[in-house]
Amino acid sequence: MKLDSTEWDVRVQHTASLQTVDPAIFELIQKETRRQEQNLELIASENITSLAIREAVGSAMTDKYAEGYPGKRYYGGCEFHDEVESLAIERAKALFGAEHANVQPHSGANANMTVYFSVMKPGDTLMALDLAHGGHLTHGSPVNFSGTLYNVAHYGVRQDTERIDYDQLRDLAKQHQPKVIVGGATVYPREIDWAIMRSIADEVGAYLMADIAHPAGLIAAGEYPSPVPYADFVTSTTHKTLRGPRGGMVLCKAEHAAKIDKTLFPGLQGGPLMHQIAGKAVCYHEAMQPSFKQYQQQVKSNARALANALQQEGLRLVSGGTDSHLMLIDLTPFQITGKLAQHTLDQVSITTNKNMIPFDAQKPFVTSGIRVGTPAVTTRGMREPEMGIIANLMARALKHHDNESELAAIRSEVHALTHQFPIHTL
Ligand code: DSN
Repeated sequence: MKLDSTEWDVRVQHTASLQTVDPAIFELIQKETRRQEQNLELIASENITSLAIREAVGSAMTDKYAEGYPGKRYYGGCEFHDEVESLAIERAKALFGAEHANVQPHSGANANMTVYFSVMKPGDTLMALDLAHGGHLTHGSPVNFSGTLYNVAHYGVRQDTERIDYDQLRDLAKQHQPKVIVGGATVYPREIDWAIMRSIADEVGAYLMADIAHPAGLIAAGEYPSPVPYADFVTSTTHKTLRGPRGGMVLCKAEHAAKIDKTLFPGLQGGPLMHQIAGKAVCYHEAMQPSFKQYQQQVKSNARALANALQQEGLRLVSGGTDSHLMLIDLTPFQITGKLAQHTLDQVSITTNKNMIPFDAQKPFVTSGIRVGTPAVTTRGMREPEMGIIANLMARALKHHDNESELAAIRSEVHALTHQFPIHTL
């Protein structure tokens, strides 16, 4: 008897679970899951995906080659992949108000590379925020392709305000005549003035690229200024405040669409990771729900509460606070380096990352700062009162970094707190 496709039972049959097939990896995943449940995750670029996104990412979509774009693939059997990717594209465009979206970049670095390769030749000038002042490796660091292929001019923050020095940016732009000016950062707690950046780019005839990897979720929810009306290109990851699966994307004006698509594939990448693209589609859908706006408002509100509480504990914050989901703590009042602070906080199950502060006297692997953010703790349900508790736990740990018994007591308090906010309650 001939079966119609609707008669196939396509429910996943777990005949051999991971635990049976590969107990070593199963056990490590169990340990990582327990670590995430127990620890306070304060790394500003991390978040917790929904079970719906994990279902999409762990689905049959992982098994297919789909080189090309919807309706123009190099392989057969892509009809459902076309629909998934088209939905992801349309949702990304609607979410950010963009004219064109490419959802295939495997990462934010690939997204940035796509824009650079689309409009620059090796030797052209790129202008971006200095890594030591909050920029990113792909914003022209000498140890990255962006710093070796291009002539780089970096702008920075003012020493007195620790905010972007737009006057310096304009002067440097006039002097260096960049092809591309990049706005955006990995550790800049304040809002970016996209209108000023656009006007500077126009003055020198440069393209403006906005890297919104960090505030993408806030922007989608209208809680941070959007560069989409101003920038020629907007790049992002999908897994930070946006709370999607790990990956990247490029948004751009329609006039650049064909160039961006061609540069990414076949220029830079091969087969797209269709399971990740399915997860991105779910992420964009989730980001359109009213609850996502409430979540982003709470992320900001928690960040303000954490910033105030940390300052009350005697710590200094770069620029004096935050307008976003993250803050940069200057540890010099506590006479402890970022490296030792990160290690100490790890011992009490608080996860952070050491970070240079602007004009840092320490080397990049030591640093005088740590960066913290509220996206993950907000996802697990913590609110302003918990931010006060976290600031107190952090300050106590940093003050007693050489006191084993005090650190053990703080670790127990952290676990008692996280126990009240389970990550996934099935
Ligand atoms: N690793 C990212 C972050 O933590 O901000 C940047 O790529």
